[in-house]
Amino acid sequence: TDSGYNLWLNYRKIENPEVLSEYTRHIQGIYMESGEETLNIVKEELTLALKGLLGMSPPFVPGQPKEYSLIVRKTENLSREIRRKLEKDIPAITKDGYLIRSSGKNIVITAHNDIGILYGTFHFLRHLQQQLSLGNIRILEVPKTDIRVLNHWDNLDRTVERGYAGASIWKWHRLPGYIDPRYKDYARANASVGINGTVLTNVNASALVLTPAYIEKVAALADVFRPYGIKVYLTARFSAPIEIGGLETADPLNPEVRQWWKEKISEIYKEIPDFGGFLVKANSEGQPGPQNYGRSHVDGANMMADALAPHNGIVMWRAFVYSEHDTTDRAKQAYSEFVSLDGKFRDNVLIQVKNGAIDFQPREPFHPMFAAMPRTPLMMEFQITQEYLGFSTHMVFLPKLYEEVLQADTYSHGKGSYVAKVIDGTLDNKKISGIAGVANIGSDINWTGHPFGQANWYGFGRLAWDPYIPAEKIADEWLRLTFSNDENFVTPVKKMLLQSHRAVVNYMTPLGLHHIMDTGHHYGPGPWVNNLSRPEWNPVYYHKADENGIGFDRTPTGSNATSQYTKEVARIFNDVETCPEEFLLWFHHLPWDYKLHNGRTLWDGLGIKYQEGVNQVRKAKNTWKKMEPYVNKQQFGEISMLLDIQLEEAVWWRNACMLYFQTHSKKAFPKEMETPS
Ligand code: GCW
Repeated sequence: TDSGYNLWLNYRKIENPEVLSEYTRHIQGIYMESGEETLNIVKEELTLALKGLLGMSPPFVPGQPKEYSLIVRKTENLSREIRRKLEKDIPAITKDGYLIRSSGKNIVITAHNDIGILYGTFHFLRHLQQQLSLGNIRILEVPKTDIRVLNHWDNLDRTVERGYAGASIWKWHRLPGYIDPRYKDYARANASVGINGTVLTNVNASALVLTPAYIEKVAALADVFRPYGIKVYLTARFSAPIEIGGLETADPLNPEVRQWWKEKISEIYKEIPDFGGFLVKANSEGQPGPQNYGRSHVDGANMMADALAPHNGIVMWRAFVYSEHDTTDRAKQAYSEFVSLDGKFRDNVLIQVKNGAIDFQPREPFHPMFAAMPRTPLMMEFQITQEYLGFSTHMVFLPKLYEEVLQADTYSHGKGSYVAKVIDGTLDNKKISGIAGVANIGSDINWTGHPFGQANWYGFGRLAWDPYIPAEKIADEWLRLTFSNDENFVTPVKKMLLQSHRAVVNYMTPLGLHHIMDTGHHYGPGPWVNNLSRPEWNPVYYHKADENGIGFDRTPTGSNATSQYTKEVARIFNDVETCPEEFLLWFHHLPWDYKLHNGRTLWDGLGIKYQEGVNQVRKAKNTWKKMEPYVNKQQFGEISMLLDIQLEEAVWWRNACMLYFQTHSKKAFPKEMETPS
């Protein structure tokens, strides 16, 4: 049985005889250019996949066959005749893009470079796994963003901050001598969806990783990843010059400090010539940063950028900052600190912004910074690991959340100024673009703990490559690749996945509630918590429930956080009539008997939403019950058990929150809601 280790690359045998015969007819020969590393990997992957899918040893041939063959070659190595036939498409293959196209009776996979060939091959295999037709195929793909990275919050002792799938897959103590085979499979999986970078270490960083012993280990990993087109990045602890450099300060304007970083960075590049650069969390949640020395984010980021620039390295500087000093509304701080710095960062600095202004909540309105820094490349930071979303126990298909954010309209250049256009850099003509996902990967056999967590890794990669792919398509692809092409499986399970995000929002934080999880671990409800030293850590700070009502007023009568959005967006959020109901209590404090659009009171509406969440999980359980014939025993059992827990905990969430809020509202539960027992 498949334990899930092989992810969406499990290359199950195609059983459908018609599809099988179409494919074997088309692939009678493979004319592939030879090369090193990356092209060997292409060959390896084709061999593995065609053996699995078609049960054949791939017929590699030494010369160009006349027909019914696969031609896998760089554009410069195609025959003149084929080049002429593809003449219109070839110039459109830019960056690491590729073309898969029928040419006469052959199919050509081509690109300008080896990585493009690898990406094209993975796409072609995905096509076969979905049993799509090979007749007159024409697929032209170019990545829409430049930097497509996973952020591992992995510590050097192999614990993973907010990791729920086992220990870190980086076995630091055995590196560089021991290369775990898993490193290669990790790289394959990432390359198969176009991820081209990985930040190995936690943003709450240890300076140790910048010492020679660790640089050597990092170099060994970089060697494994390189042929897959994956660059390695590290987190840089701002105070490293003190901790490992023996200096007395880490002031970014101090010449000795600047020199220290310059030398450190050269040292890294000596070992890793294609090192990607740094990801930095500074002056946030107690991490050191330039503000410790009265300097700004610009001073800090540019210092590192200057040292990295000669090596073509970049700095990803995080905007996730909030402090105990301004506690009226934590949501406002990043914007207040960063927006005035627009245009002052070096060209190789990207500011990495979480999707929302608080912190990876089940649902958040998009971050207002996305509309406010036209002269600075802004990277999206999504969280793939489910810190506030039921860890690796609850099923939540996150591409739905990502899609909602990417498709949100910032109005920065009028209607249609989608967040996706900020992220891919097209809106303001950014020179560099990127998207990051906080990984959900660990050393569990199936990588992600929850078998469906794999869909979130997969989906993140697909959206990083192309932020416009509909979540529905991602769900469809992933299910077919991972489990089955049977419509009796794909249709209902896809529906289940696509509603899973709405379900979790309903049973955790409906109508715009947020940050009411229990303290520290963020698992399970804790809306009553009110005893933490910093006010903005307490759930009561966010829901502000009392006998009169509930919600956080962020309009001009309250914190006025809405003023950080463009006028058009602020107008929508400010007006309780036009504010989307899913963000109602995010932006408004309303009386318990406030009338919702459906005519019900806010109190009743809240209870109905919590109940709806529970019902949706129940429905998911029923759907899954019928899926036994389509997946293996182990997968069926695992997911059944997890859904049982999820249902129990959805009920827990509903009961805990509604019973607590009832101590304020003093109202009876709506009749639609099951009474907590
Ligand atoms: O969501 C919060 C987490 C912290 C995390 C921080 C961040 C890495 O609770 O664990 O620290 O965000 O994003 O920096």
